[in-house]
Amino acid sequence: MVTSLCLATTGCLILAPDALARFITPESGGSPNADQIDSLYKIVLYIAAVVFVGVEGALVYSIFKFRAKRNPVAAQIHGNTRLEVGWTVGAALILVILTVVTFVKLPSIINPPNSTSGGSFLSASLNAPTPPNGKKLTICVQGRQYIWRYTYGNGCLNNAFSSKLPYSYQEMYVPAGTTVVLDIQSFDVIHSWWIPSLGGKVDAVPGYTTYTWFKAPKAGALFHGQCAQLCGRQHAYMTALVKVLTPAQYTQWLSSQKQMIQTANAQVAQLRQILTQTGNLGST
Ligand SMILES: [Cu+2]
Repeated sequence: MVTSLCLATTGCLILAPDALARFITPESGGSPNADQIDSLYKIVLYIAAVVFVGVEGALVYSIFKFRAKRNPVAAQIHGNTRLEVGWTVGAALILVILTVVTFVKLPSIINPPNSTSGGSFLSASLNAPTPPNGKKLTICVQGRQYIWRYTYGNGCLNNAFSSKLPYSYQEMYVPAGTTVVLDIQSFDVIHSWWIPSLGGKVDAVPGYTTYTWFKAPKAGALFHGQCAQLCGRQHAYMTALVKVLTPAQYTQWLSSQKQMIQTANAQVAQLRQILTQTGNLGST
């Protein structure tokens, strides 16, 4: 029963190449760094596959060719210099190729490119990743048990609540074609920011600020993620969504979000005043 279920699942995966590709390789298509991580992963995977097939093939061939039935007396072979030098040099060469390819690809994974459209956002930081022209959109990501909070714009770092910047929970809104740099912090325990299609996983560590970036090419896209560090009982519910808008839609969303927050704050202030006046709220 279990075997047939396994076979059926494997069969379905083989028949759906896209699902299989996603099953064994990283997600990509959402940001250049995610694409570079995916292509580097595939290069290593293909080289490993060739080595695997070669080694396993030689093993199966030898087991069959030199089986005990046909060769009752084992041949005593003491080394083969050419073969030994060959596989030592071959293995070293593979490692050198993997090292070179990794170091060639690394800058495009770490360093953010310039925005292609819309964004004229400028912010200065000594250690945050910055595109060559310095223009980026900064969003501060704060992890807390068990939700992500996003504060939009310069000055959000260490200042997310006092600077009256627009913010949102769980759903992040970003403009397409713009280099978005995330300043990541945590209020309580270690969380981990990870939207697989938008690049690598970055921990949110209390007392530290960590960084990552992405640049989503198309408006209308929606990317799903999940806190990738077991952070407590409700960890599984700590999901994240990134919605990509056109730069114009983004500006509009930002101002309407700002407006909504201001209105809600004014209402709360009014309510507090009424409750205090009627003696229903303590002076604390
Ligand atoms: Cu978490």
